[in-house]
Amino acid sequence: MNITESKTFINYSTGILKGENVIESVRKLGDIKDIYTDKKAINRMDQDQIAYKVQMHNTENEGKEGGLYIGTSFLYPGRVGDEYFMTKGHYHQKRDTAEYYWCISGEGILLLMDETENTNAVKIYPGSLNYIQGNIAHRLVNTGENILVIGACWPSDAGHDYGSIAEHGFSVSVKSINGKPEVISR
Ligand code: M6P
Ligand code: ZN
Repeated sequence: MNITESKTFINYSTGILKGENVIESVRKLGDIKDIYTDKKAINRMDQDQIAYKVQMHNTENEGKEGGLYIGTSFLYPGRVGDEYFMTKGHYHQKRDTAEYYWCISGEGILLLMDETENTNAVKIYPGSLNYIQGNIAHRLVNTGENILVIGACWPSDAGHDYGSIAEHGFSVSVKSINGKPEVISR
C-alpha cells in the first residue's frame, strides 16, 4: 500500500498553517469599527490598519454536521483610545456547539459571555487552553505588546452569529488604565 504525504502543516511555534485548503482572511480596523466604544478615537485611526488575520483549514462546507475546523487567529497589538484591540467576537449560530482556544504566543484576555450577559474574563498566555462551552459568546483581547496568536478548533456546523454582538455588544470592555488592563462594565 502507498504511504501518502501530509498535505497541510502547522507550525507549533508560530501557529502558521500552510498547504492544502488553508485560507486566510483579514479584518481591518475599518471593518470592525463598531465594536469599539471610543468612536472619536476609531475615526481618527487608519481604517486600513490590520486588526487581525485568521487562517483556517477549510475542509468542510460550513454547516456540515460532524466535521471540524482548525484555525489560528493573529490579533495585532494596539488600542483604540484606551480599549485594546480585540476580535469581533461571536456566539455560534448553532448555539449549543463548543470550541477550544489555546494560546500559542502573546498575552491577552478571553471574554466569555452567556446569553444573560454575564461575562467572565480569562487571562491567556502561551500554553493556556480554554474550552468554550456552547451558548457562550467569545472575544479575544490583546493586552500585550506583541501579536496574540490563538489556535482554535470548532465544529463545522457551529456557524458564526455576529448579529447578537452587533446589537447588544459585550457587557464589558478591556481598557488600559494607568498602563494596566482592567475589565470595565460598558
Ligand atoms: C477563531 C475562531 C474562528 C473565528 C476567529 C476570529 O479562529 O473562533 O471561528 O472566526 O477566531 O474571531 P471572530 O470571528 O470573532 O472575529
Ligand atoms: Zn466560535
